[in-house]
Amino acid sequence: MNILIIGGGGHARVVADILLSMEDMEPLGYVTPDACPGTLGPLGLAVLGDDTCVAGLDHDGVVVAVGDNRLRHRIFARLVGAGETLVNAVHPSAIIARDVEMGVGCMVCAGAIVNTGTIVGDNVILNTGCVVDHDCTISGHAHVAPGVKLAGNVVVGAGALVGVGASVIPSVLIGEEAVVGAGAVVVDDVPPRQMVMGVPARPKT
Ligand code: JB3
Repeated sequence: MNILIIGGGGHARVVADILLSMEDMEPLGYVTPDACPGTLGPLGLAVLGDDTCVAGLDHDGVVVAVGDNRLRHRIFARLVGAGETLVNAVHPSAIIARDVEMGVGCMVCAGAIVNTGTIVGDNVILNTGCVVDHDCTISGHAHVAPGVKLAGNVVVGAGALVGVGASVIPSVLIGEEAVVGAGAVVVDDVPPRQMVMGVPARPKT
């Protein structure tokens, strides 16, 4: 499939590398307002132009390669509304149990492990080397950052961010758009839109 990468920053580069590693995906280039169309971007892929160029380009699907959850959600919704096909970018080194249910527009980076019974919503980032153990739910537009470890039955709410290297004990509920700081150890539920940090994780004051 010929795929447009929406975004042109660090995360887009990671997604470009994933797509180049997949047998059935052919990245066509970056859709970004930040670089000059017609030039070559990272990994030798073309800079195609801003979002207005999407409709005019011959392609089979798109992936929104933007790290910020709210922005990624907005762009995703717009592209779905425009009838675009959102594809999943899954690095070949990721290990995903056979019964995992995954939405569309997701990015599963190198070395991520997703265990049995887990449900992953749309437009989710499971970043490099994260572990999502059995029976977790990762709701739409959430981001599980590099090196995060989620034990069994953890729920990550829509648009939540679990920061780099955080660990979460079994059956914890992380609320919608909550933020877990880097390296935190989460032992209690996190309310929606709350930011928690530290070991054990506590609300940021
Ligand atoms: O921590 C890790 C491993 N990765 C981070 C990632 C998850 O999030 C990374 O370190 C960055 O902090 C962040 O990566 P991202 O989203 O690539 O951020 P940045 O390098 O700032 O690039 C943002 C990109 O979004 C830029 O290329 C913008 O052009 C693009 N962008 C913003 N709004 C947009 C729009 N692109 C399109 N096509 N349309 C928009 O509306």
